[in-house]
Amino acid sequence: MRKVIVGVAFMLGALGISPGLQTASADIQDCATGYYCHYRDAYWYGGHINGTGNINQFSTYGFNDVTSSIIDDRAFRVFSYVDSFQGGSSICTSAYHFESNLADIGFNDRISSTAAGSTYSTCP
Ligand SMILES: [Ca+2]
Repeated sequence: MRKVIVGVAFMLGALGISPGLQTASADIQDCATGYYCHYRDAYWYGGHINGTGNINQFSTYGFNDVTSSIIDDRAFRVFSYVDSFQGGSSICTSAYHFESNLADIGFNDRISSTAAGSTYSTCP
C-alpha cells in the first residue's frame, strides 16, 4: 500500500498537483487542466463532475451530497459548500491542490455547490 501511495504522490507531483489537506493514494482519475473536479468516491474514484466557474446546484448533475474527493487543476482556488447556491459551511481547495478523502474533515457526501474563484490561488 505504501508503494502505491508514494507512486501516486509522485505522479501527482509530476502533474504539478500537490496535497491540500491530505496526501494522495490510488490512481488519479482524469481531471483536465483548467478544471476542478469533484469525485463521487474518495481518492478520485467513482466518476466526477468538473467545472471552471461556479456550480450553483450539484443536484442539476445528479451529484448532490455525493462528493468524497476533489482535485483543483486550475490556477485559482475553489470553495465547496454544503448547500446550493454557495450556502452553508464550506471548504477551500487551493490552486493545484486536492482533497483525497472529505470524510477526514467532516465533509463527506455533503457538497452541493461551488464558488470558483478567479482572483486568488490560495485559501484564506
Ligand atoms: Ca461519496
